[in-house]
Amino acid sequence: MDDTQWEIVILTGAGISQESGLDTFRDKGGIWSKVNIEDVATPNAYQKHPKRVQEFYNARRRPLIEGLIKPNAAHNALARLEKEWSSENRGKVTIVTQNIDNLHEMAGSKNLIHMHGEILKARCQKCGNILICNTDLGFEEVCPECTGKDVLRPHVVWFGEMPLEMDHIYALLEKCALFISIGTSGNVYPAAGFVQFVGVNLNVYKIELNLEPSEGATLFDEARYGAATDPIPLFVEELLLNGIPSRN
Ligand code: BJW
Repeated sequence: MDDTQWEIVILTGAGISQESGLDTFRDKGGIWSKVNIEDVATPNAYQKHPKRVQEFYNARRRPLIEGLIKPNAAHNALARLEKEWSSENRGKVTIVTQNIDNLHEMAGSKNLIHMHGEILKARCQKCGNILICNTDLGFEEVCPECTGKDVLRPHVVWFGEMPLEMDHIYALLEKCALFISIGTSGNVYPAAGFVQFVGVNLNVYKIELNLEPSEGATLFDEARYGAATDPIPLFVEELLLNGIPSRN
């Protein structure tokens, strides 16, 4: 990166996909108000009740496979930002998403890290092979790599498991000039700690775009509140026009 390039890291959470029709986790009526985390989102849950866990993810995978869920104006605006920022040679835009849906890629985002995995993939517990999964996952499937049976689990990160690509993410956070946090409540670590991590560098501008103040709201330089399809396209427009805001 030379002095004229400015890297942007965007952290997204469930809030960005809410207007596409996907439930968030901790809002009223959200996923964790309907099922217990301990029953579906821990390695222990999968060990004890594999069928229940597979069914929880099968039910969330189906609407994506059936094409019922589409990216919204917020996903589209971020894809536009990545494209235009790099074509104008201003630097690189990377989205680090906690979401396991595929809406960022459907919108056209290319530099994308799924730190909590992808629901449209399965992972072999025996050999680590990761494969596309666009059907219900049960216990009959065989891993095409190691031919193991009963070994395919959803490629998602449960509580107590290490999120994916953490070294890559921290390397990006270390050199970014702008950190944008979108649609996340700031309850789940390590993602919730990213704003503090980038804040060590006093030149990084940190903005939160969310429906309401997150747990870490006071750590940002600026916050704009509203449903994602409102402030995000507007902020992208401003960014492309005026560049990254200064902290001074
Ligand atoms: C809108 C909107 C609109 C609404 N527009 N905005 C103490 C005890 C035990 C563990 C820990 C502990 N302290 C820390 C931990 C670690 C733990 C953790 O953070 N626990 C906390 C709960 C305390 N973290 C982990 O375990 C992580 N792993 C880890 O730390 O590994 C370290 C390790 C070290 C050594 C060995 C091994 C490991 C893993 C976390 C995995 C999280 N997994 C889930 C499920 C993934 C699969 C799935 O989807 O089912 O990820 S949980 C769930 O929460 C999901 C999400 O990605 C994640 C974050 O949720 P998000 O996106 O913030 O959603 P919400 O609902 O919380 O917020 C939505 C926001 O949007 C709200 O603010 C709304 O206002 C807003 N909104 N509509 C804009 N239209």
